[in-house]
Amino acid sequence: MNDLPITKDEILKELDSIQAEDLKYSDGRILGSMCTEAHPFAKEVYMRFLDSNLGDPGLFKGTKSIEDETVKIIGRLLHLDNAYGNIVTGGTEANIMAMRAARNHARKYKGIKNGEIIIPKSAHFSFKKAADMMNLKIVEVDIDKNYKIDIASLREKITDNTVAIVAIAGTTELGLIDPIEEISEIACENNIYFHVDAAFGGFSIPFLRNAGYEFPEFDFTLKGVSSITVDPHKMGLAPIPAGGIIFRKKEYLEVMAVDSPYLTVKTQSTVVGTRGGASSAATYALLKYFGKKGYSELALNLMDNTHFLKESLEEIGYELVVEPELNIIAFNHPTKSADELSKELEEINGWKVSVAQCPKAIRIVLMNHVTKTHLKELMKDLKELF
Ligand code: 0PR
Repeated sequence: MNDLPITKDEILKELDSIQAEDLKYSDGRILGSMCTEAHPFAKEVYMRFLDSNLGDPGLFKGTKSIEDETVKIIGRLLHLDNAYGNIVTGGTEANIMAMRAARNHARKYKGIKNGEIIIPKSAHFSFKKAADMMNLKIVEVDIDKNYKIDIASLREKITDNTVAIVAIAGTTELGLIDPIEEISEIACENNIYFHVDAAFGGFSIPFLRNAGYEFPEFDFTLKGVSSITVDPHKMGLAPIPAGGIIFRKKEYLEVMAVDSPYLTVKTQSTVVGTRGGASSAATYALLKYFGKKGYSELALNLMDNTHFLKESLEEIGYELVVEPELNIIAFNHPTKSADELSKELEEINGWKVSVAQCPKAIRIVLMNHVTKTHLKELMKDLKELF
């Protein structure tokens, strides 16, 4: 550490030069990210609430009421009249909270000590972290030829120790939606906690539906669904960090509560103690600012780009792994491996795609910062590399 103070100008100059090493969303080269540049209005609101701490909500009653209302608004979007939950740091924390609620609930009401969670291979790795932290056994349910949870396999995997079933609405690699209606019925029949990870799809499926797209039910309309992860910092255009965990019942928060005696509120259910209120305020502001109409337009535009990319790829002869359901496309060259093509794309023009593992494929997430102009440039290069 320096002994003497350094001027702001000097520090900013240094920071600017370091930041210049980062990629910028606006360059359109980031093609494998579920995050995007936050909306300018959200950034403005975020700055205003920078000092608020929801870890001690009695001191920040106004900001706490914004978090509660944000949870209720997202809950209503997912067809739940009276939602409970929190705005957290992201999908990982949301999924950890869901698994903790499920484990504690099963321990308290069913006496299960060695809990198991049933998750598909397509589940995000955050569930592995959750299982590791909470000593839960992961039981992997098979996926079918369409890369979705296989219902027959799910029935076979349920045991007396199952504390949660997890399904995904917008898988990380392929953007697919599991057969959530059927799984909800199985969860009801067996009285098992059912968590839907809609970290990615939660901020687009409802709005695409609003605009006329047809999707099977995936939310609290289904009575088996106990909780849903939905991340404002993915499709919601909120600044990082902003995740959302929505619970059907208050008791799921209660089974996680620990005493926090010297604070203004006597118990805490979140993983994080001191936690920002800025993410809640920014998300709240965006929900109002866009409304259903604005978010629907946004989601429709991204689906339009998705279809444009799909058709352009197929025209050249690239092979899509599956028909896209949301704004993610996974494809392969007929002979070159995905790793090889990904390397070539980086070399030819700095394209940063990601490589899906199940199945191996080039994966492109069509987020807001990827414009049609960028896609046309990309297609020119993909044509050359074919
Ligand atoms: N659930 C699903 C379905 C996800 O896709 C993700 C993250 C999470 C949960 C975890 O969310 P957090 O990362 O907010 O905790 N999906 C992306 C992924 O791992 C996250 C990401 C975003 C990765 C931008 C890279 C990137 O550049 O692929």
